[in-house]
Parts: sequence; C-alpha cells; structure tokens
Amino acid sequence: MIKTWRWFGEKDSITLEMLRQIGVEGIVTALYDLPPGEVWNVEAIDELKQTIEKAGLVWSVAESLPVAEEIKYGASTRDQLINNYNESLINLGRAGIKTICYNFMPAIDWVRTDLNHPLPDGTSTLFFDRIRYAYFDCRILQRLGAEADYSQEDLERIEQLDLSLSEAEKAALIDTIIVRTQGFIHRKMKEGADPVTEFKKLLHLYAGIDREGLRANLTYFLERVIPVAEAYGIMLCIHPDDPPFPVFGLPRIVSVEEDLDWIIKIVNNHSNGITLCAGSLSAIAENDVPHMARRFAKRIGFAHLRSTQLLPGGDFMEASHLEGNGRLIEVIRELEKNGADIPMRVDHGRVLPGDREIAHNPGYSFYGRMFALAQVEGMMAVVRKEIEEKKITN
Ligand code: DNO
Repeated sequence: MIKTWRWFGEKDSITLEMLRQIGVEGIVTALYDLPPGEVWNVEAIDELKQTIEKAGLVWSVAESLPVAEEIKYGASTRDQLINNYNESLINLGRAGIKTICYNFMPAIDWVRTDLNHPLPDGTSTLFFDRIRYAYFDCRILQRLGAEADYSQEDLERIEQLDLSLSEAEKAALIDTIIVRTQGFIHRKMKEGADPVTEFKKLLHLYAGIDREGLRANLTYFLERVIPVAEAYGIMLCIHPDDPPFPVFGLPRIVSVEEDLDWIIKIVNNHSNGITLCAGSLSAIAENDVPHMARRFAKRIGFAHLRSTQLLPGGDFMEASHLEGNGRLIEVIRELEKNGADIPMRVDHGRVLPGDREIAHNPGYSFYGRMFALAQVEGMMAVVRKEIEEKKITN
C-alpha cells in the first residue's frame, strides 16, 4: 500500500514539508472551500496539485468529492448536481487523480460525543458515549419520536444525565456533535446560525426517506456517475457509515457486509469501489473487518487504517492501531496479499505530547497520526516479509 496522509490544504498547520520528512508518499485532500454540489474546476485542481508536487509529493486521493444532500434525499435538482459531480470527476481524471472517496451518509458524517476523552496515560482519544448521544437526540434536538428508538433503561439513564449535566456540558455536546466534527469536512455551519436549528432543518429534509428510499437514491447516483468514472479510469470509493448504525432516525446503508455486497453489485463495475475504513466498520461487533477486506479485496481502492475498542452498552472509543476490533494487522495482510498498490492513510490519531501546540482538526493530530503511521508501517513490514518468505518457500 502507498502511505498517504489527509492534508487540509494551505491552511493546515501540518505542512507538506513535515509530511515529506516523516515518510509520507501521497496526499489525500480536497477543495475544502467549495460547498458540496459545486464543480471542481480545472484551475483550482491544477493549483492544488502543483502545490503538492512542488513539495515532492503526489496527490493520491480526492477525499471527499462530497455528494450534495439534494442527491442523497432525491430533490428535483439532483440531475443538475449529478452533472456537476460528473464534471468534477472528469476534471480530476484528466489531472491524473484516479482515486476518489465519498460517502452517502444523510445529514451527518461521523458522530462522536467526546473529542478529548482522557486516557490513563495522559493522552486523549475520540469517544462515542451512546447515552450522551441519545440524550442529545431526545433532549437537545427533541427529535419527534426519538424516545421510541431507545429502551426503557436508556430513557432512565437519559433522565439521570439530565439531572447531572451542566449547561456548559450541554453546549459542549452540541459543539462536538454538530459543529466541530462536521465543520472541517464540507459541512460548515452558516455564520451565526444556531447549530441545533440548522441541524433540525437538515434532518427534516429526510422525512419519509427510509432505507429503501436512500438505497434508491444511491442507485440513481451510481448509475449516472460510474460510467463517467470508468471512462476516466477513476475508482470511486464509498466510505462506510461512521458509526455503522442508524443515527437520529436516519437510514444508514453502508454499514455491514451485506450493504457493501449490495453496493458493488448495483453497478457491477471496477470503478464502483469501496474505501475500507477499518475504524468505522469496527465500531460494531458483528463486522469482521479482515473478512470484509478479503471478501471485497478486488473492489477496495483506498484504505483508512484505524481501530476501535468496543465498550459495554454500545459505547466505543478509538483504540491504538495495534489493538481493538479493527484487527489491523490482519486487514493489512489481506490488502497487501492482494498485491494492489492502493493508497492507505492512517485515520484519526490520539492527542500526544506536543499535539496541543499544533492546531489540528479533531482526530487529525500530527504526532498522534505520525505514531500510528509508524505502527502501521511496522505491521506492513512484517506482512511484506511474510509474503516474501512464503513466495520463496513455495
Ligand atoms: C472523518 C472522516 C470522514 C470521511 C468522509 C469520507 O474523520 O472519516 O469525514 O473522510 O466521510 O467521505
């Protein structure tokens, strides 16, 4: 696999020079200032590409070329937005960017309830607390019918939490779930807008769209973009839902093995690919990530390497890259065995000493990710040696 790194452009305080010095080979980035739905024009693509190449690196993956909400909920404007998407694909393909990551999560991308969960050693990690999430859903959003999604015991715990949470903690929960986790990935809040009101409006757009409806909208999209991707030698790689279960009453359709199997068959073409995000997938016990890596190997065009530790009651936190339910060494074995030189990036890292002094987006610390990259490189070296030796003894 090719060692890549998610870089957030010129505004990122982690510079391309720093990345070259730690052995990164390729860059994963996007035109972050453009809202979803707008065409990525040739000039802007070329400029970003040149900046990366001047630093001695290559632009390996566009993550994400975001899919506009209107396409996901099937608005009447979707055809125009799909045409725009295809134009961006063509411009990227012509510029030589052939791996493109996107997701089809309605209204909200990744969900965490704590971005600085302290670990006993003094570092911190990302955390999902199911009851805090449920509290946010029922009490802060006050989503209609939300209570029906939770058990009696959950509702009692929500009630208890209500008695103990301070106003500042409630505000922090809103900031974490809606503003900070979403803010740097094409889902910027309108200046001065109330996040809860905005988020409710967004949820409302999906009223009446169930799992089948969302699947139909993904099918509609793929049938129109995959032929273009194929013509330009692009692999369009869908990112799984994070976490891989329905949230806020919204359907999620990229969560489990059966979903991935369904997706690659709707348009059975190599350009209709998968981003194997071991972190997202590993957040539920039923997902056997190494097995998925093996089963879908031919259609995996990009890998996100991280792992999660499952905790009682449906909570999870992001684990060391050497541990947890992601079972990364086995995933790496599958992906390396397949021989395809696909790009991989370590996904989120912990906040390590020194990271607080370097501004970074939640999950995207410098030292934390560098440490994880070194662990992943070590695993890759072991696996490559195994493969080499096996070839020799065979
Ligand atoms: C969060 C990321 C996601 C991911 C997109 C891909 O840290 O894993 O934002 O990049 O969902 O489309």
